[in-house]
Amino acid sequence: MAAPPGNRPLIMGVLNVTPDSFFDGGCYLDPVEAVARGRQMVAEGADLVDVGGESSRPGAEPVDEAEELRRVMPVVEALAADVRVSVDTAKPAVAVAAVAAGATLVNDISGALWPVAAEHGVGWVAMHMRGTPRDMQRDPRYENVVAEVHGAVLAAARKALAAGVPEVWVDPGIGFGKTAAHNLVLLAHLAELAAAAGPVGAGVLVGTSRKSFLGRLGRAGPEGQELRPVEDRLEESLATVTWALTQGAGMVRVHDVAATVMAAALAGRGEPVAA
Ligand code: HH2
Repeated sequence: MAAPPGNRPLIMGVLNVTPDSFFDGGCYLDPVEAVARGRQMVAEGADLVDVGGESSRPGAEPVDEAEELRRVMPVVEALAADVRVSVDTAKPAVAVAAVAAGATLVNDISGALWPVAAEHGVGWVAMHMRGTPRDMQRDPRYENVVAEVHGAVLAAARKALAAGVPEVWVDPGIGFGKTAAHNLVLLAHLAELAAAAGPVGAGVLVGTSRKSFLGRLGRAGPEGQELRPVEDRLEESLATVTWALTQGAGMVRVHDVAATVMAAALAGRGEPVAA
């Protein structure tokens, strides 16, 4: 697995080239602006940039393959020349095209694209999702969410590694078919996932950044609303990312790279802070 100096965890910067992603949707429709944002995240300390052309927020409508390729390819091609790029897709053809253009990690919310990663010799993320983005938040239920999610992603990782995938990350899929309580219990048990993933040969990736369960924690929203807006979830994002880093996550997926770099450093899990 590619490791930065000192073996600190990796920071994956989120770059959505979609009109409808829940935080940065519509901000990077122009490939020139998207590439500039990708380079900016790397300058801020991101180790890789995760380019996505289809929103997976709850209720999102699927995007067809041609449109997803149109959105992501110019950005992957330009960034991959000098930055590590992952492609956030559930479509085999998009993954193959992005890898041909230089992406070296397939970040696959569907859990099905490990054969693509094996064939092309690139990394793969085994993320847990219950259902599809369109229906995943309709009353998700588990007997034992920790055992079921850990069991599923570890089994997927073993399968991918046995097929020759050179780099595998397991991800509990925070917010993907989970209530706020499910997300919190999965975060509470992250160290167990890290302890189990190590011997399998996989790292742990966690993505909590600005997700809606964070808008229900702690503080009330404006005018007493139950859910605080996405712009108002930075502190909770940093708290959960810092927690994940101290519990053994080897990579965190974030929108706020500069703030995360600082939080990681202060938690002793990043580059040292200058005195
Ligand atoms: N979360 C999102 C998308 N991709 N990939 C992994 N491995 N883990 C995650 O937690 C994860 C992910 C959702 O966030 P975002 O990309 O910001 O939003 P949208 O799906 O609306 O584009």
